[in-house]
Amino acid sequence: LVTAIDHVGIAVPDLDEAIAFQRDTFGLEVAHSEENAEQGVREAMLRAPGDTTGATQIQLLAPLREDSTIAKFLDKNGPGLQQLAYRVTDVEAAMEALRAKGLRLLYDEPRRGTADSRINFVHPKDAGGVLVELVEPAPHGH
Ligand code: V0V
Repeated sequence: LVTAIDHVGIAVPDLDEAIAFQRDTFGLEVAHSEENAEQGVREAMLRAPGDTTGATQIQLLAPLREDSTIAKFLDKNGPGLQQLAYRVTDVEAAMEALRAKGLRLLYDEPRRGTADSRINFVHPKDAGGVLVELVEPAPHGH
């Protein structure tokens, strides 16, 4: 079902501060960043310098609004690991396979994720307490 560990997401209160911390402490660089109004996030994808292998990235997620899922997460838990994202080739097929196993998907249809990927989430209560994202990358990458 899963072809790669796409990214691990960390909830942060301030995106620019978190980018600077990851850069100055661990030497990670920003591969991509954007605002996603539907998901209520400002986000950045980080990778090791010069990595072009498609290795697992770190996604920093900062809230755009007080009523966003990331704002709620930060209020409840503080900053920290928020999600684990699995890459799939066909998000609808993955959704169907997981629904058939009795897992709850958060959305009936895939929504738009980073860099025009198509995404959905498995409810954390059905995945060992981990918010699992399914990511089908955009066909030609970004
Ligand atoms: C909540 N819970 C979690 C969790 N969030 N457990 C593990 N990891 C998380 N991130 C637990 C929480 O401790 C509660 O357990 C229970 O689930 C209900 O939590 P809640 O605080 O009442 O929160 P809800 O139910 O209002 O919201 C939780 C869900 C929400 C997962 C439904 O966060 C959501 O819709 N997430 C998907 C969208 C998202 O995360 N977007 C931001 C990233 P107890 O206390 O009852 O035991 S956007 C993104 O990733 C993009 C754009 C991308 O990758 O491309």
